[in-house]
Amino acid sequence: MEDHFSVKYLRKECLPTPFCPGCGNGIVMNCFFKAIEELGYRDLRNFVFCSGIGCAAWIPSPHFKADSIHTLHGRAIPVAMGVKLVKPHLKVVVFGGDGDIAGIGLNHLVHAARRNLEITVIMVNNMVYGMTGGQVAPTTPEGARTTTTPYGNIENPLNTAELMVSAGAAYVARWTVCHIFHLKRSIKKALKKEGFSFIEVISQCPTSFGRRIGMRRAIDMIKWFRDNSIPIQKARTMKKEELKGKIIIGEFIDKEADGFCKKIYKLIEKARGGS
Ligand SMILES: Cc1ncc(C[n+]2csc(CCOP(=O)(O)OP(=O)(O)O)c2C)c(N)n1
Ligand code: SF4
Ligand SMILES: [Mg+2]
Repeated sequence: MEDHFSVKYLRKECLPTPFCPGCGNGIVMNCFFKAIEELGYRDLRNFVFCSGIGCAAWIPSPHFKADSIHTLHGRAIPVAMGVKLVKPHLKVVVFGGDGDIAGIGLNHLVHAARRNLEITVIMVNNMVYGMTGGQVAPTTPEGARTTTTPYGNIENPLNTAELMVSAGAAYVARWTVCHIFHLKRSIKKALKKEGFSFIEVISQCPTSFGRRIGMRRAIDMIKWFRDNSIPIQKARTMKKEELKGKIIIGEFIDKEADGFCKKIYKLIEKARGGS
């Protein structure tokens, strides 16, 4: 452990993490560290991490040896926006769960994408409210049993990645915890992107979800992700019915556009009488 590359980014006094054995959050954390190491960051002093409430929100805080803010449930993005506006030279990264980011905090996500705010949001989608015991979330697959849908979920799950594209995000990708190299590459791209970047990671919660859908072991859920993932290029050639129950993975958009902070600082210049 002492020699592991991630140690330099972690507060040893906060370890071990609170995650259950087999939880996907550790994989996401590790991919993030690998990405920043490959980008050449030897520490996290150029970063600020914001998170809300939920298991995924614990990924950065308090474990990362960095400035981090653990905010209210769903409110990490407005806090991140405040940080970015005041300190535009810092990299601001939000970690959160699907309930936090695409449920209670969805409005903030949409508006951050619409503004092309220069932050990165990493949403760990375990398809339920994991921390509180596995209640249905806006991302729960149709038909899935959860503690609050004992007869199966009757709602359509939200396609958050597609929503981000239509809202105006500069970079959007979705991977699962099986796709660690792709995920790492996307995190690197997202951190280098000028505008709003969003990465959705489909992840396992064996404790609050897996055991209710007959996948008690983390490995069963990981195999489910592996066997049902369809690259976006292939998905575009398939019929809607063929894609039912599948996980579309890949990069949904990668474009250049001026970010919100850049525009606002230009506006301030203009208002002060500059050109
Ligand atoms: C305002 C408010 N409402 C509800 C809660 C209870 N609560 C805590 S975590 C959570 C769900 C978290 O789910 P998700 O964001 O998907 O994270 P996960 O635990 O699955 O990683 C809820 C509803 C809360 N803390 N604050
Ligand atoms: S309850 Fe689920 S999401 Fe939360 S730490 Fe345990 S396995 Fe991970
Ligand atoms: Mg969740």
